[in-house]
Amino acid sequence: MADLKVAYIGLGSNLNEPEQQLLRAFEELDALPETQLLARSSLYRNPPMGPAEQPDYINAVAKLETGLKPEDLLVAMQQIEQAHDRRREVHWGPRSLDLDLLLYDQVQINSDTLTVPHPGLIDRNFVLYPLAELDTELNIPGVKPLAVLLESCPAEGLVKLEEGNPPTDVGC
Ligand code: A4P
Ligand code: MG
Repeated sequence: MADLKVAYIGLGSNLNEPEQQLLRAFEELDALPETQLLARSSLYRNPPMGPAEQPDYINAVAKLETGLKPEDLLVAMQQIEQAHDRRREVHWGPRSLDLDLLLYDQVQINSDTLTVPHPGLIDRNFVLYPLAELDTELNIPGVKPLAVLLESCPAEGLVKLEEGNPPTDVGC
């Protein structure tokens, strides 16, 4: 049986109907081989980080259970980005879909192609608040517990648009 790990993916879009881009991407992540979407956060609208002359972003986080290794998961994520007509033109510029591998189990990776935990997550409210919606107890390996990071990260500018799915992996 495949060795299944829990991974968290950050989703962002500010072009071509961003909310639809994210809702489709949740389904596409769930359809990856050896992979199941366990839960997803709400969608959040927030102002752009980086060049200001671009539309607001919609951001969210997906929680996956996957048998894919981190590098294979990254390749699969990039294929999904391509299918959403992702173009790489301006650094931190507008994008139809950006998928970042935030966390993979409690593993730390520093290779040419992959840094996990994703280095941006520590002070981005559009990542930390959706993550906390899914798992308040989460530890960010090599960094700090999520709850500690949230204490110094104001939610300013984040607008929750709609409710995510309740996690399917906790009894309630
Ligand atoms: N890469 C290394 N580690 C990872 C990882 N953990 N997950 C490499 C994903 N990719 C990783 O990514 C460049 C390379 O990073 C990949 O080839 C992969 O091997 P990219 O998606 O082509 O480039 P990018 O996303 O434009 O650059 P970067 O620096 O990753 O930007 P971020 O951090 O993704 O930020 N404002 C708001 N409000 N919301 C946003 O979501 N996003 C960005 C982009 C800017 N402003 C934003 C938002
Ligand atoms: Mg990225």
